Amino acid sequence: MTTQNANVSNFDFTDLITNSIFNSKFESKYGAMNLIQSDKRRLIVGLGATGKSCMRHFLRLGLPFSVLDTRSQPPGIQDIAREFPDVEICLGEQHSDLINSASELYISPGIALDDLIFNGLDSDSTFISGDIDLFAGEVAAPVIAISGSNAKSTVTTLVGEMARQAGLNAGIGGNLGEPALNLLSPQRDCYVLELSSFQLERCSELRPQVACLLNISADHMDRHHTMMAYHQAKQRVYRGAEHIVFNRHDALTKPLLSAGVTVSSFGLDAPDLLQYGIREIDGQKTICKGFDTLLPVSELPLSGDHNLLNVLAALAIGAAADFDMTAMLEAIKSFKGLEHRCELVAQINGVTYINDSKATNVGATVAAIRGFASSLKGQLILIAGGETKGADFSALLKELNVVDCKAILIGEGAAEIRALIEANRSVKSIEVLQASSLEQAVEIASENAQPGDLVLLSPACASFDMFKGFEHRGDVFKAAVSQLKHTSAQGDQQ
Ligand code: UMA
Ligand code: ADP
Repeated sequence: MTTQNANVSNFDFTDLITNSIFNSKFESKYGAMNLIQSDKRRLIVGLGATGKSCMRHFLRLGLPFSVLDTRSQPPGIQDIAREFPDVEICLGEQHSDLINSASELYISPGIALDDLIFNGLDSDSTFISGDIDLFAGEVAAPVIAISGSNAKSTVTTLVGEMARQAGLNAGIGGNLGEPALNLLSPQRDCYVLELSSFQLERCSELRPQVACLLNISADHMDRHHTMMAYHQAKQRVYRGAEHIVFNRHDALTKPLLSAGVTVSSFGLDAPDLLQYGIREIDGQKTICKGFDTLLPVSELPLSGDHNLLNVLAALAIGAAADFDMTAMLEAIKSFKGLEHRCELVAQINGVTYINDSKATNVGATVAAIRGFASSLKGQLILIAGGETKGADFSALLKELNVVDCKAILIGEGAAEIRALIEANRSVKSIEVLQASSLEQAVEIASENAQPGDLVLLSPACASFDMFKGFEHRGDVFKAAVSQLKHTSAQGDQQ
């Protein structure tokens, strides 16, 4: 056990309350209002971005709390101890007494609710929650809540752009990066939050103005264990919503309960009244609301059917929040997408290189392949692999059987994916190559590519076996492609 804290080790909550609430520093800063709350024993679990946002929140409200992180040296611990000198911080895994004596646990999303540290917890007498409930308890302006297995960041960012274009002061964040509690401000007109299944499973009710589930495919099975548990966690985004937006092509996004709630949908087919979709008008694919024509698809800077769906989702969400339509269409016309999501990196000798490092699950890679399949002139060279998170790769194998492709596999999951593809050779033979690094995978791809081919990094796996995160993986890919470009330019000069 490591117990590092700003000032006390091996304490109990009585000590904490005595040490913090009643010490003169706290009294002068937060006043006597804390006394009515002093019977609550609040424990924040996790010292990441979420844990810190909860700490600042409780300090703002003048409420006593303590903090536990299971790691003996969480990143930035010295800075945290400096920022929160009066707060008890416990580190390490041996703190069951602390957990069991808490009356309220605020658990960070990175910690599973069935983590061994919670063994022995009496869940009937302990209130288990997270930062999103705390946010819900304070927020005054309307909230737009966006979840799904894939495209959350893209759609959240686009809806945020729409709000800004409409002149609204929007707080944009959540799983996207900035913790929800850090966004709270009386000046806000609205909030646009990306919510993960980890955040939702410990959130009682956010009561958003608009809630949307973009799509559901298996992800984080190492955490949720069953598809049913994952689906149920995702559906919690709809709890208490005034308006629900769902994906007509994905039955799992349909609200399980929707009595008394306004519901609208998006999809790539022709929309009914109040729905968003695509109609063929004068030979042009056109974005429509019911029979109202909104924008020719040719005016979108983003390519691929998956991105078209994302734009339709954002429009349906923005309309449900009553955003100005002209402002929304302006935002769509200037939205070029996010880095590491189907990002065009280069065209070298007629070969296109795309960085889709953010595709950390099978559903994302399948969507990316489908998105590019219709415009593919040559072969697809897919670079995939990494940490598999216990995923089922059958949907990816099915997709690889539809397009003309080669696969170059990297990382921890390479052998498993290779074995699966090879076991499927009876359906179609796919050339499978293996690389020991991403740089080598790019080299192999370029040696094998012909003009018209597409080299797509879309790993279907998490990156942590080889990289610091998906951004790092995408940056390594882009650097390797840039090296190819450099070598190719030098070759041309000679
Ligand atoms: N950890 C411990 N012990 C602890 C606490 C944390 O080992 O006591 C580990 C976790 O296992 C994890 C890491 O520390 O590996 C960070 O966990 P955290 O809960 O402290 O994470 P935060 O820094 O608070 O970041 C979280 C989200 N991270 C996760 O859900 C893992 C961030 O999403 C989010 O941006 C941030 O809150 C603000 O809301 C990241 C993410 O990867 C981008 N999300 C997953 C995804 O998108 O697939 C869900
Ligand atoms: P998230 O925040 O949910 O991870 P992102 O917007 O970061 O979503 O996109 C992640 C990946 O999802 C992209 O790299 C792309 O491969 C895939 N993707 C994009 N749009 C869709 C969609 N409509 N359906 C399924 N997958 C998609």
